[in-house]
Amino acid sequence: MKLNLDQLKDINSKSLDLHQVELDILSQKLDKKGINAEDIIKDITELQVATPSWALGTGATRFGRFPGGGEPATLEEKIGDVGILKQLCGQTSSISLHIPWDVPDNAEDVKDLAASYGLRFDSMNSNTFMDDPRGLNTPKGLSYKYGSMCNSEEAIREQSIQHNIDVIEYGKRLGSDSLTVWLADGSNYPGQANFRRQFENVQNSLREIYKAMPEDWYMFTEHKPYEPNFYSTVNNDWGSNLLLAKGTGERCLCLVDLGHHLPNTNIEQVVSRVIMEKRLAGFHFNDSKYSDDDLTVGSLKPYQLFLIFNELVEYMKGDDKQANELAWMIDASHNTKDPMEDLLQSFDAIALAYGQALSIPRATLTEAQMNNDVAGGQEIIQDAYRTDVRPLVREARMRQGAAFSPLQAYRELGVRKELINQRGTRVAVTGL
Ligand SMILES: [Mn+2]
Repeated sequence: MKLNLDQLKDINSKSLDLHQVELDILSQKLDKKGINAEDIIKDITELQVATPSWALGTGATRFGRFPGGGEPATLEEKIGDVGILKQLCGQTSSISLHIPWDVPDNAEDVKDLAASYGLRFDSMNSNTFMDDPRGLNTPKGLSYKYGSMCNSEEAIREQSIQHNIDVIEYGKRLGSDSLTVWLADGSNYPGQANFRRQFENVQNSLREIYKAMPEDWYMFTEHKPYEPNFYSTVNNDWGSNLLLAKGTGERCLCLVDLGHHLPNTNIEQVVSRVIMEKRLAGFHFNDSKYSDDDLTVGSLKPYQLFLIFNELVEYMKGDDKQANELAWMIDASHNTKDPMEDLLQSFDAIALAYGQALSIPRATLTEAQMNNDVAGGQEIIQDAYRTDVRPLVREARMRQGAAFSPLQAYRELGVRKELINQRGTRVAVTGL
């Protein structure tokens, strides 16, 4: 399904008068701080965030799943949904696949279909945290029940390496250039496993996978302190993640998922440290109240999101660059919302936090810090956070032919209704 661009323009036109007034006032305000609104609009346009294939369907908790209608059942339909999101918000131009669910039957056809929507393939995600019933991630038929790369059995470690190499092969055919490895490995009880042995097994396995990657590919590893293992995880925090990355190779980088931290962790400081070591892969955006809740980006802690972007903007506008482009992705799960609506809200929150961080006068902030002006530094940061940059985000979208208000347009155009007409109310979405 592709949206009718004339209809989208019609919907936008209703909001234009007031928008222009708001944009002019904001531009003048920013100008007084020495910030050019045009530069921010350009930067917002260029920030493209990948959509993961698993976020297009209703998510679940262990207490059940309540699917809505018209959800994508095939890889082709998932690509179509990302195409719609791109038309509505202009902020996503790639899809991240998760094997075993998104194995392409014919990679060339799938690539062509994605290109017809202006999409490419982002990082490929492997899965060794469960046994696929079809055996698609267990080429030797062995179980990951007691871990994958950390496993005490060599054959299981070899199997998990082989699965990751298979995922790289799918990715090569689709034009991807990175592999994301998230490990569930760890232990549930003291005495179950040896911390050091598990870590060394994972390290050695990652080195084997790294050797199989093309030379222009990157490997991303993602830490998580708990779940599904609750006593220990092998890659439990950013320090362990950095050790693994450094022990694996130059093109192994650390991914930060906003839900993968212990309560009250200063995530923006973690970001700063990883950047300092030139190992930041990018982000998995979501939000949380308690743990890995995978809620809509910016729905609970928008200030934290802004502070993270403050660190990122400092890096992106600085001259001490890493070799890689940062990889941005939403990694959320929608249990009670229409997944497409949730994603549109998430893209919006990311653009707003980025726009606010871009409106910080950096030289003035540095001056306050150098002079130990504590209250002054806080004022500068909070003034930017309290600046309503929505006119800039809307302008960035409309210049790309996208919607003034993506969520409102999605509803007015009756997108979900049309998808239900096409796909039915009962569809089996695949993926995690
Ligand atoms: Mn993640």
